[in-house]
Amino acid sequence: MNELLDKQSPIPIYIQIEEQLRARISAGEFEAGAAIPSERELTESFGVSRMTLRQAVTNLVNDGLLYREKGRGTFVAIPKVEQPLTGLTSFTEDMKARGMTPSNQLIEFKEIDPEPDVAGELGLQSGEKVFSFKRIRYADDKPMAIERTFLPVKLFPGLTEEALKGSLYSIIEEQQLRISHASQRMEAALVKKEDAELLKIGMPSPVLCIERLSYLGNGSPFELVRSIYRADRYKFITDIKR
Ligand code: 16G
Repeated sequence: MNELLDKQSPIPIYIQIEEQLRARISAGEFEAGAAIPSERELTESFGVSRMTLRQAVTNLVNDGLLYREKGRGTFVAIPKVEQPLTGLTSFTEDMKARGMTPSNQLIEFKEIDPEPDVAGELGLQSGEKVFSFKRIRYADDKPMAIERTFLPVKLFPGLTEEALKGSLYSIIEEQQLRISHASQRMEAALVKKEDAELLKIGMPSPVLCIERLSYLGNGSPFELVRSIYRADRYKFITDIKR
């Protein structure tokens, strides 16, 4: 057993390991985003069983200091993105403002008759179609969120898959439309299996679900977006007044 672990102590060994790893992380021995040594290396260096080591690592994952990526290993958590809830900004703008490089993966794009709830939110008459598309949003090549977007076809008749490789809000503003305001609802949930795979997070992981209904300057709703954000990468912040 590693010389820093004390078998006689009333503190369980896995907690002692947890404390040692915590100290090594805060001392910068493992960099943010970098993998910690493999389970085999750690069990050998601590001289403990896999089960004891896993308990320590799981506590650090639950505390948000480490995160696991399926099939890749365990990494030191990167500080969460602090996203203000006050401005109506796009994902692309938000990531660029933080010096990160945004990118998208469009995994679905179709023109459909909307479900009644979607048509209702977007104020569409029967027979009016929507573009429905799903994008995985990345910052510095790491998945951050999944967005399912509904746009009335009548507002964006020429929209193509190609255009959605970039920023949707830029496309809209290039059409001389003014994005004005939005209403948002947010709730916590546990990630679904297919989304966990896209976001490269384990099961069960918490996520933040946001629904945004956004309006143009003339008062018409132009997008309904249902997003799933990684709770380990996002912190939503807001200033409040009394
Ligand atoms: C944000 C918005 C989303 C909008 C997207 C446009 C939330 C919850 N969602 O992700 O509604 O469609 O930005 O981003 O904030 P883009 O211009 O980079 O495509």
